[in-house]
Amino acid sequence: MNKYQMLIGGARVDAASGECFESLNPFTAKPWALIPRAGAEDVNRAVAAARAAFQGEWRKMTATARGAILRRFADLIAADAARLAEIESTDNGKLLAEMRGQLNYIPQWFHYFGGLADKIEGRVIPIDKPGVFNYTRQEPLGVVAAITPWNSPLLLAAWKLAPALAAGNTIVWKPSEHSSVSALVLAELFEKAGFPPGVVNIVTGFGGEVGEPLITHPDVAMVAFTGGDGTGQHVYELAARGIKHVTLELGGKSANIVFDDADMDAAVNGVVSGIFAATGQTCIAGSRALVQRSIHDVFVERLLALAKTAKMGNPLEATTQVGPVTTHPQYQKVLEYISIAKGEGAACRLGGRAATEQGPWFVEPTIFTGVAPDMRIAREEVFGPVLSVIPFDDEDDAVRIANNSIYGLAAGVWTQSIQRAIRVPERLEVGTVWVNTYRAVSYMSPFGGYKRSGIGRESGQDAIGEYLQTKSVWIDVSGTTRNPFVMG
Ligand code: TXE
Repeated sequence: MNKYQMLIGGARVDAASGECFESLNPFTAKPWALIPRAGAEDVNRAVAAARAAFQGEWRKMTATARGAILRRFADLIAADAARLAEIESTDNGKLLAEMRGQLNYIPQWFHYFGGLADKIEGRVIPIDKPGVFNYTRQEPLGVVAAITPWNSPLLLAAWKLAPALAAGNTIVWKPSEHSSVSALVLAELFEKAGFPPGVVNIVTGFGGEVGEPLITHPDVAMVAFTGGDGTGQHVYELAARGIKHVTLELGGKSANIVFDDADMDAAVNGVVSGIFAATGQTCIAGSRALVQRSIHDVFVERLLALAKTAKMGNPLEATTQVGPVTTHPQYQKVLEYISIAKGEGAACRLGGRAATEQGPWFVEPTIFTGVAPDMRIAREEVFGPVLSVIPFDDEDDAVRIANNSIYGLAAGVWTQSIQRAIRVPERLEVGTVWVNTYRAVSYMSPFGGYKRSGIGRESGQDAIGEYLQTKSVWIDVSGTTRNPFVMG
């Protein structure tokens, strides 16, 4: 079993306590790596290193030089993509094929934001006062705490690190305790790319022991968080005490809406990919399929036929389509929701049980029909391979059911009508709408939630603004002295 080390101030270190915890391989449920179990003392060291780096070399560097380091880092990830993908897949159980795709794509975030680094510009304001020159500067915030989940460890970290660093901040990154290995392996590449020591620090451990002291540390200016909405609320409350900037990405209960004028093959495919890809463990999972009543029965038959073919197995094997659930608590949560749905009277048409013959934490791809919008299975995030099919009558009904959620991360719309393809996205209370496709993201397009799904945007040009603050500078060029008792 490999023992990994954290990254603080450019040095590879153990936790101050010397303690470690085991990271489990979700396919076998067996430990495969040892991770430092950090605490408040390690957090203090990491924040001090990040603060010193922010006030030192990193701050003095030109934005162009900063961008060049980000792009070098992108190239180093690309060169190491195969190894990192295998590590991610072993540590979090997602398909190697998906992880390879992600790892080949992650460099784009560092190229794109590396390119943006020296395009952060202020404005000259044609101010309404004679003899005054007024302009703005866009400045970094300082030390950013990046707290990330286990479902796509490096991708979701890249969404935070790339814009935060491009904007000139420094980082203390706490990966999930369930999937820290890839972060600690990536640590090697920061120095190689030329980041000065302390610009990126990685501390590993548990939410209460590492996350909380990090969020409440007085020298942390911002918290960029992805995780569950309950944890997100707690993080927001802690950050509020220190009046810190936050971004929160908190998952959802996304509706995948199939109208009767949809291309049926494409829609069936899109609904299956929306819920069963990544074993349903994605924030954007299309966990509610809203299907127009006129095609409901035919659609469900075709959906069942395709979903049945999903091949469970070892995530490292090329033929596997559905891997294990990543953590034991998550496995229990998914099974509990299946039993809640059965208790609520939903009809289980596919799956509905643990697939223990595949491995300790497998759950069969599961489809419920006859789901009413007020059932818990239709309202709460399961974060697993469990789909609720809900019928609707017409467009108004579909929009009403889709919006009847505390969440608002994403939605899918399946239609061949150009009018509807424009009309419906406008009415949906979500941060992303896909029409005739699902589960597409890019470094170029802003991503984030409405309502309880979050605050702020990741990716695209919007993201860099989250990591900047505006300073307004006033210069009197009149050469006169003004009345000291009247506002100028
Ligand atoms: O996430 P947590 P968990 C949802 C999904 C899942 C549920 C629970 O529904 O079933 O969350 O998953 C850190 N202070 N999503 O428990 O707790 C934690 O160490 C500071 C949706 O794994 O949100 C980890 O690094 N930090 C989601 C990170 O928060 C704390 C992705 C996320 O963990 C903390 C994952 C605390 N008190 C789960 N407690 C998405 N949006 O995609 C925990 N953490």
